[in-house]
Amino acid sequence: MSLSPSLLRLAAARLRTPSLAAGVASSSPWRLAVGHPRLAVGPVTAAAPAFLARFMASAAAAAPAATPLTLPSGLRSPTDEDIAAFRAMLPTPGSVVTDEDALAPHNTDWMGRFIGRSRVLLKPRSTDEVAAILRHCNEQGIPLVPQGGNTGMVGGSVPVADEVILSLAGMASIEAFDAASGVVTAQAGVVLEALDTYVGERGHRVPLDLGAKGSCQIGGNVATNAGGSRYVRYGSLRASVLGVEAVLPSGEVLAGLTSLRKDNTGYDLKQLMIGGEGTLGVITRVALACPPLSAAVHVTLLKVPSWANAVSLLAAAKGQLAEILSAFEFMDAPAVKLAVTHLSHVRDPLGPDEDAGATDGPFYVLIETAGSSAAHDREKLDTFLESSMESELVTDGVMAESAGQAAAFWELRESLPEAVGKAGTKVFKYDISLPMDAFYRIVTDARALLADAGADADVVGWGHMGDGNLHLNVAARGDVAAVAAALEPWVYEQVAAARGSVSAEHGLGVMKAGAIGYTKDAVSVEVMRGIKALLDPKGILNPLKMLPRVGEEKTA
Ligand code: FAD
Ligand code: 2HG
Ligand code: ZN
Repeated sequence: MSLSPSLLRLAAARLRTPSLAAGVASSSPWRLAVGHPRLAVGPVTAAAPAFLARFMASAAAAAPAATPLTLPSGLRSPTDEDIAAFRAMLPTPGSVVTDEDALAPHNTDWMGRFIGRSRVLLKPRSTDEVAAILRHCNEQGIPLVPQGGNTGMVGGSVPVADEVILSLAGMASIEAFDAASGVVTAQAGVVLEALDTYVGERGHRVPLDLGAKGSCQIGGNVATNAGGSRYVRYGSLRASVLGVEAVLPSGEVLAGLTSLRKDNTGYDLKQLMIGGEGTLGVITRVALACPPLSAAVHVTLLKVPSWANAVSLLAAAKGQLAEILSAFEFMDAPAVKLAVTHLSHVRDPLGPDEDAGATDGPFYVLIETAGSSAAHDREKLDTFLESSMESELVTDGVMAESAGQAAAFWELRESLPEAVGKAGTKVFKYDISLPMDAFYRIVTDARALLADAGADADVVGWGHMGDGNLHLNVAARGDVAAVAAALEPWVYEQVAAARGSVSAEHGLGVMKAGAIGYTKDAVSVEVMRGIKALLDPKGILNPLKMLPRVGEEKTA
C-alpha cells in the first residue's frame, strides 16, 4: 500500500528540514566513516583517533590511578631472561616493546581509570608466534593480557599489575572473502572500520557498528561479544561469527576456523572464546558472516515527549518498519545537552530544548532503516512517521537528506561517551540490560539519589533501546568518592531487582568481575570457574578479570 499524496505532503511538512548544512560533521573524519553505506569512506587508519588520544590524556590527568592489584600466587613477573626469550621467538623488529613511554598507552585503559605497570608488550605477527609466547608463559607461570584496540570500558584490556601485554595489532590481514556467502576471514588485529570498508567495497557490511570502530579490532569485538547499534537488526555476534581460531594457554591451537553456517558436531567451543574477554584463549583469526549492503539507508532523528511514548514508539517501529529497521538508539535530553556544550563539532539538529534536564523527557530517538528499495523503504518510513506524529508519540523530527546529515545525526549519538568524559572529573559508567518498565527509571532514581546526597554530578542516559541496553553515565565533580559510595552497589541492586544484567555489552573485565553474582546464579559461576580451570589451570590469561576472586562475589 502506498501513501496518498496528501499524507506524503503532510509527513514532509511536519518533518522539519535539518538546520545542519550537509557535511557539518566533517571536523571529525573518524566519525564520518563507515556505518553508513551511502557515505564516501575516507582512508582508514589503524592509529587511535585524535579524540581518543585527547580524551585519554585528559581522563588520565583527572582520574586517580587504580591501585594495582596483587596477582594470584603461582604467577610471576617477566624477567630479563624472559624478555630475551621473547626476542628470540619474535624476530620481526618492533615486536618486543619495553620502552616506558611506548608502553604507557597500553598500560592505561580508555577511561584512564585502570592503569597497569607492565614492562613488556609483545606484538606477534602470526598464530605460531602467539602459540610460542603462550607456551613459554604457561611453563613459567607468567601472566598475560590480550589487547586489541584497548577501547574496552571495563578495564579488561590492560594489566592490573605487571602482566605481559600481548597486542594483536601486528596481525591485521584480511585473508579471504567469499562473495557467494559474504563470509570474511581475517586476523584478529584488523580494525573494525577497515574490515567494514573492505567488505563494503564488495557489497556487504559487517553486522556490527560502534563508536570506537576506528580503533577497536575484530578480535577484541569477538572477545567482548560487542553489541553496538546494528544489534537490533543482526543480533549477537554469537550468530554471525562462524569460525574462530584461538590459541589456548597451553600453546595449543583451537583450529575452529570453519565458515560453515551449520555444524552440530559436539560442543560449540568457539562460543567460549566469543565473550570470553581473553580469559580462556587468544583469538587469532575469525570467520564472520557479513550481510549484503543495503541499497537504501534513511536516518531520522525524532523528539519524543515522555518515556512512555518512547516505549510505544519502539513497539511501533518494530512492528511497522520490521525488517528494514537497522538501529533504534535513544538519548535523553541532558546527554544531548552535554554533547553540544562540550564538543564544538557536535550539533543538535532539533535545536536547544528548554526542558533539557527534566526528569522524564524529552527524549531523542535515532532511527535508521536499511533496505533494498529506496521507494519501498521511504513509503514504510513515511507511514510510520505519519502515524507516530498523528498519535503524538513524536513531537518533532528531522530526516537526513544527505549522507553528511546522516553522519551528523550519528555523530551526535556516538559523541556521547566523549562528551560525558569532559563533563566530570570522574565518570561512572553502567552498561546494563533492563526490561522496558524499569529502563529509564534507574536514571531518574539515580538523579534523585545523588541530588539527595548533595553530589555535584550530571546523570544521563542513552543506549541501544531496541535491545533493552541502557548506558547510565554519571559525570561527577568534587567528592567523587561519595558519589561512588552512593552508586555502588545501589545500581547493581536495582538491576538485579529488575532481573536485568549488570553487563549488557561491555563485559565484566576487572571493573565488574565481583558483580557477576547480581546477574548469574552461583552454580553458573562455579561452572565458569571449572571451565577456566580446565583451559587455563595456571590462571595465566587475563588474571583477575571476568570471574570474581573467591570470597569477592556479590549477590543480590
Ligand atoms: P580491547 O579493549 O583491547 O579488549 C577488550 C577485551 O577483549 C579485553 O578483555 C581483552 O583482553 C580482550 N581481547 C582483545 N583482543 C583479544 C583477542 N584477540 N583474543 C582474546 N581476547 C582479546 N562496546 C559495545 O559493545 N558496543 C558499543 O556500542 C560500544 N561503543 C563504544 C564507543 C566508544 C567511544 C568506546 C571507546 C568503546 C565502545 N565500546 C562499545 C567498548 C569497546 O569498544 C568494545 O568492547 C570493543 O569490542 C573492544 O574491542 P578492542 O579491540 O578495543 O578490545
Ligand atoms: C555507546 O553505545 C557505547 O555509546 C559507550 O557502548 C557507552 O560510554 C558509554 O557508557
Ligand atoms: Zn553501547
